[in-house]
Amino acid sequence: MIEGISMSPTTVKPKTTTRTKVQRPPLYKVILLNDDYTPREFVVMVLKSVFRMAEETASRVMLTAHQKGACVIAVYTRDVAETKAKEGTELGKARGYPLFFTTEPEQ
Ligand code: TYC
Repeated sequence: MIEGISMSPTTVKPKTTTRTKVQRPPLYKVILLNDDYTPREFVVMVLKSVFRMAEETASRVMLTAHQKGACVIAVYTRDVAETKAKEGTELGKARGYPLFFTTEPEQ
């Protein structure tokens, strides 16, 4: 408050709105690829543990990849997408399966 000037309770402050544009990070899709060797139950287990899917969702996603060759699982920021794709692929590799998750930018 400036000395000597007292604000009356009715003083109205002009409304000024400053809009800051929020820059959203680009999103990346994680894609599950089908193969002929990884057991279905193993794919479901990986989808549940790495991608936090419920049993039914994981089974449906696994079946879609099995029938169509690939299935988009989820979208994340680049770092998260790449980390999860790597985790899923590594889990398969550790068991000798060719299970593969890849990422690609959305749009
Ligand atoms: N095609 C595999 C089988 O018949 C199962 C499978 C499904 C593997 C989806 C990978 O992304 C996949 N055992």
